Amino acid sequence: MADLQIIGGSPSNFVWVTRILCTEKGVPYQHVQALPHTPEVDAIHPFGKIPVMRHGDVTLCESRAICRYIDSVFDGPSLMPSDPVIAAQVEQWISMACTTIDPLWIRQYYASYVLAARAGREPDRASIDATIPKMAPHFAIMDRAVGKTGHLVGESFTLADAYLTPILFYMNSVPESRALMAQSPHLAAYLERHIDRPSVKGAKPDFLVHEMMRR
Ligand SMILES: N[C@@H](CCC(=O)N[C@@H](CS)C(=O)NCC(=O)O)C(=O)O
Repeated sequence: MADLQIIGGSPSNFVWVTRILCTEKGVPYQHVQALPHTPEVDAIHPFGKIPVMRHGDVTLCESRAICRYIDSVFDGPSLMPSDPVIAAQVEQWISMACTTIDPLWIRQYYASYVLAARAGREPDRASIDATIPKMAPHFAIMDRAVGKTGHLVGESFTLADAYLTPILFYMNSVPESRALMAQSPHLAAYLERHIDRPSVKGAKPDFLVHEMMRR
């Protein structure tokens, strides 16, 4: 059994990022399915969020810290460029994905579908209708960002793309954001290309939480 454990449910876009990195580097790991705020997660993350990681005596939380550790400790290709300027540009996009895009697109918008499905009701239309006009300019910005090379930074797949691709996968799964994707040709092409990358595809959740709960 691999002694690196990535702990957290596969639907989490942040768990997905850490698994993409392991595969890209060729690092074997055991994936432990766990929900936020469960004992194995709470034992490592003070706020009970996923992913968390165990490697021997080392425990870590927060996807970026986990990726940094895995990238430093294990051999294999890195998703962080060695050039300091380019690496900083990758960090810029990771930061924007975590602090601007994920909170609005996933935590606010996509979560309304998940919460509604969990409660067995229709999504809160007023909340969705209020969120979409805030997301539309983000989509235009992200469409331009990937338009030049098909990547967020430079000409190759970096950790910034590993953060964005899972978020876009969810955006393509619900109607209003799917419409925004359809109006964002570069972003749509970006998703279509990167979702089939073996490291991305290999950790893709095999069900959509908002659909499964409705069954
Ligand atoms: N900044 C964290 C975010 C992790 C996060 O928000 N994970 C979600 C699942 S995708 C979670 O655990 N949510 C439960 C909560 O916020 O209480 C990271 O990069 O790992």
